Order: sequence, then C-alpha cells, then structure tokens
Amino acid sequence: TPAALVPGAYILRGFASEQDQQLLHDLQTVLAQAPWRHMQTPGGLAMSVAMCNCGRLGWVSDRAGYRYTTHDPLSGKVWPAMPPSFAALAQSAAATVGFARFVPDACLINRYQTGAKLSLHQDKDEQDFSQPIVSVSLGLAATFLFGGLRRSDPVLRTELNHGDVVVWGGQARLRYHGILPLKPGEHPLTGDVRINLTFRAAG
Ligand code: MD5
Ligand code: FE
Repeated sequence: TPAALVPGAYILRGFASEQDQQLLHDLQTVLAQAPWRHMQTPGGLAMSVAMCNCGRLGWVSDRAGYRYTTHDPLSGKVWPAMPPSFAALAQSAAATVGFARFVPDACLINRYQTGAKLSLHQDKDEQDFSQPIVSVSLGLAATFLFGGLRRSDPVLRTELNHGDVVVWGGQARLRYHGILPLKPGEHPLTGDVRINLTFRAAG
C-alpha cells in the first residue's frame, strides 16, 4: 500500500499516465453527448469550473441545490455511459489501496481553465461514505488544498500533476478540500486546461 497523504488519502503518482491518451479520447465521446457547462450554485452564481458527467448518476447543482440525477438537465437524456477505460482505472486504483469492491456509478468531470477554482467544501451528496472517491488529474497541474473535518481546521496543500490518482477513503472521505485558481499554462495533451475525473459510488 502506498503512503497516506493524510489518514485514508492515498496518492498514486502517475497511476493514470499510461492510459492518458485513451482516457482523453474516451472523454471526447462523453462530451459529444453531454457538453461542458458551468452549473449554478444554490446562491445563483455560475461556477468557474465547467462540468459534465458520465455513468448512471451525475452530480448537478442549480438554484434548487446539489444532488445526483439520472438525466442530464440540458438534454433531458440519460448521462453518457461510463467508458470502460474510466471504470477500469478507478476500480484498479481503489483496489490498490484496499477498496476491492468499489464500483463507481457516477463520474463527475471537471474542467479548470485559467483562474478556475473550487472553494473549500466537503463531498457529502453520496449515500455511503464508507465508499471512497477516486480522482484522476489530467493536463495542467493544480494546487490541491485539504483541510480537516471542520471548515476552520488548518489546510495543507499538495500539487496534483498529470496522471496522478488520489483515493479518498476512510477518515479522509469527509475532509474539506479545494483547488486554488489554475495558473496559466500549456499541456501537450490538454492545452490550457486541467481535467479531473472524480469517481463516486453515489447511489
Ligand atoms: C478536483 N474535485 O480536483 C477535485 C478532486 C469535486 C472535487 O473536489 O468535488 O469535484 S476530488 C477531491 C476529494 C474528494 C473527496 C474527498 C476529498 C477530496 N478529501 O477528503 O479531501 O477537481
Ligand atoms: Fe470535492
């Protein structure tokens, strides 16, 4: 088992590197069915991160709040299927740190352009917090913030680079976390953006 960043959080540096082109290719298939969009916060502001989903369930935010849906509110159709390359990578990363039974039913896909950020928050819209979240970073690097179980707890930071995979389980599952505003840059595979695939067992 790799070393834990904090108890329950395992960073697998470069775990997705060999599959990067396959993942980005399959992402295009997803995006052809469900395009990027800037969702609204319950307060009515557009999020700076553009999002999309694949899998049986997709995470959405609007004036009514945060929730998982089976259908894309933009098209009225079900979310695109989760590509086998996505599911296999997420399951293999989870199994590497001991979650052999992790079966993601949701993949939230985040796109960070220059300046896009994710403020400190907890992921708690899922049914079963004993299931981990697996996150895959592609393209430009970003500074990841992880706090504690209370918003006021001190915040540590680490860089997430292309190909890095993090499994957030156990005690780390409900920690506050966020992403600092993306710095401008250019990546050979993604251009001027960072992409994050976030796998969850949501339902
Ligand atoms: C990202 N996305 O890099 C991150 C990766 C999100 C989100 O935060 O909600 O879409 S997921 C990081 C994560 C998930 C669950 C728990 C913890 C971190 N944690 O306990 O620190 O776009
Ligand atoms: Fe999150």
